[in-house]
Amino acid sequence: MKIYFAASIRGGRADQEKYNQLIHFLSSKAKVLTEHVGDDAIGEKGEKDLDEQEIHQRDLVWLSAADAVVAEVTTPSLGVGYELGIAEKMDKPTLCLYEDTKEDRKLSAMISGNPNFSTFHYKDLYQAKKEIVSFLLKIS
Ligand code: 6K6
Repeated sequence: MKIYFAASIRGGRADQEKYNQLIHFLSSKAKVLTEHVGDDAIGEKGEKDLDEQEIHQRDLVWLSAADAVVAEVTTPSLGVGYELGIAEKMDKPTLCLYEDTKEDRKLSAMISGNPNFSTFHYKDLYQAKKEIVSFLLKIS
């Protein structure tokens, strides 16, 4: 199974280590097409070896090839929102993971109110990983 993992890059990299851990966990269960999203070498500027058009083109090819999408949506990101909209149009099973520990933040209703996405609020990585296992079981 191929998974497109989406998470903030230019929206902010404060949760990069968490992305890394989720990608590592997902990789033990499926092929993650977008492992670079967790890379600590990618800052808010993004990758340096591809230009912006190449990144956009490549990511859409991967999104199209994916069997499912897992998105970490706690840090708001235009790119992730864009990818989720396309994933919906492509009928990709989609899990949105939102960390519910910061009271000053609220998830966009365009994600939490979308019946085509499974949205899961988690308090720690253990809960997020458990939900990933349920999601993968449900779609396999
Ligand atoms: C281009 C040139 C310099 O930096 C860049 C941007 N680099 C990116 N590299 C890889 N994936 C990207 C890049 N920018 C956005 N994405 C995709 O959008 C990823 O798949 C993420 O899920 C999402 C992040 O969007 P932003 O808006 O937070 O950057």
